[in-house]
Amino acid sequence: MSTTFTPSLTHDNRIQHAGLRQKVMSAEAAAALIPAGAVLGMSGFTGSGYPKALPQALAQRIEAERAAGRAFDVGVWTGASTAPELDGALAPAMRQRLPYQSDPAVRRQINAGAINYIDMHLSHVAPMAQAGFLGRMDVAVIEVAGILADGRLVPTTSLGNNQAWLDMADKVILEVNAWQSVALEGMHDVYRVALPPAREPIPLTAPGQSIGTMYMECDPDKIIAIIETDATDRNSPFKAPDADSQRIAAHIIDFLQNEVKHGRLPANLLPLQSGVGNIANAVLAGLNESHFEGLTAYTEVLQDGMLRMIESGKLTFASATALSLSPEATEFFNKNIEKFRGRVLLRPQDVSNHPEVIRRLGVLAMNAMIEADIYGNINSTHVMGSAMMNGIGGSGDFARNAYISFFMSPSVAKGGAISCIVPMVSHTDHTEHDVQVLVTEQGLADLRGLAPVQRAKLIIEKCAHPDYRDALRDYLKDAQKVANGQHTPHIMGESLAWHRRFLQSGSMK
Ligand code: 0RQ
Repeated sequence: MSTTFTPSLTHDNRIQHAGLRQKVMSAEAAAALIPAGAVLGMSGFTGSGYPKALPQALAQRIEAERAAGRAFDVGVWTGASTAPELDGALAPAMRQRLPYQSDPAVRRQINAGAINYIDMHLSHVAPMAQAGFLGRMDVAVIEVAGILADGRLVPTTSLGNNQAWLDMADKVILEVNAWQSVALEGMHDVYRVALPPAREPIPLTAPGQSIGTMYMECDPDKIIAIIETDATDRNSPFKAPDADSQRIAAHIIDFLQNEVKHGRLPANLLPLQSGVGNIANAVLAGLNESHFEGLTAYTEVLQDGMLRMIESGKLTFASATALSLSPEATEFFNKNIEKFRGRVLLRPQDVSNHPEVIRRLGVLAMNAMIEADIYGNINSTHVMGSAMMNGIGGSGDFARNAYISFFMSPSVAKGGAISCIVPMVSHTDHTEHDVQVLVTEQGLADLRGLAPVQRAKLIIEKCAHPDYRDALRDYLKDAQKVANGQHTPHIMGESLAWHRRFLQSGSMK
């Protein structure tokens, strides 16, 4: 991509299409156009690029309709999680939600059985929706940085499923957000993956390659309203890396250095993927201090740690589907955006997370987990087997297709009352087959080429917290006796006793 690209959008002229300028209205007027029961396809991926005015106006309208005795709920499909102005505002009104969320109000409603939450691999969402597997979409509500004279749309800080929603929705409402930098123009690569039998190979062979267009497209006749906003994205700040996450980062860096030494990875590694959350961010902070140079990223969220790596020159290019930056990093990015041009590209999530591309590039996938079991199965989503945390997000897209798939977590949670290494996971998101390396602050277990009992011994010795190690050793020994030499020894009836003990007494000990 050229580094001398001049955007067509200007801060004071964001709606350049004459016909569409006539459709500007208030958020309240636009909300009045949404029918009860509608399925809404919204932009937004982490706290970035989500509509900020329409969801709040709609929430107020729904409250008034319900107060007047009229039933009104909505289905909400997004790219991934959003922020309080969308998920928080609409939580009481949601009938259905997909795919990934992290809002406390939505989480409460999901776990109270009030929202039908559909947890899907992020790469599956657009193709499954477009194939008609999920039903019809009534209205797409998409935030944009501006509209060009010919109607093309300039995306904002996330691309997510936006183009798919614009293509499939019957009607479209746009939010033109004056807070979003006009300099974002040119930092996107919109590429449509066709449905079978017309699907073709995605011609992407390097993280920095552009294969599509810089703009989203939409038939202007479908656009029923345009709302002007001026509101910040709202991602949460990250916790400063603590001692445990620094140790996790150090174990991963040691491992990577050893792989380079033995010729199993090139000196500048392979494209990195890093998941959501504090631990993933801390690992990137560690990599920024490491000796590696000329790194690249093929990931879905670009968090603060990665931005710092681009700034320091460690990371030469990052492909993602969303910026997922703290308020401070957002301000820094917006002030210094030209520095990042040509080094950051945002893609639709069915491209950023596409198995074909992840496998071709040989991505090193690093994702956080809730718990792992002694055989290497991973629970990323459910606390004590039942309560939804956030969702699988893109972790499965990357873990299954990575060159090396890492999962990481502190060895204990809740002040030591929970062991994150357990005899059997209480919910499975990633099977033992998709996990090559398991890391806690205690150490790193390289599971490649090991059979189940070998894996279990290594995970217990390297990753479990010392407070739980003996109990895990005992479990494995007893299981081997009970299962009489069978392949993956377990004691049915005891394998989930640790979780039962926590639910009964507040501790796994
Ligand atoms: O609880 O919030 O009450 O303090 O889980 O744990 O250690 O702060 O870890 O922020 O990295 O999040 C798996 C949730 C980890 C995240 C998960 C409790 C712990 C704390 C958070 P509090 P940490 P992180 C691509 C990748 C799935 C999606 C994904 C996630 C809270 O990484 O959502 O990977 N991943 N996407 O106390 C009970 C345990 C626990 C536990 C931790 N064993 N039992 N509670 N906690 N372990 C990007 C996208 O998809 C967008």
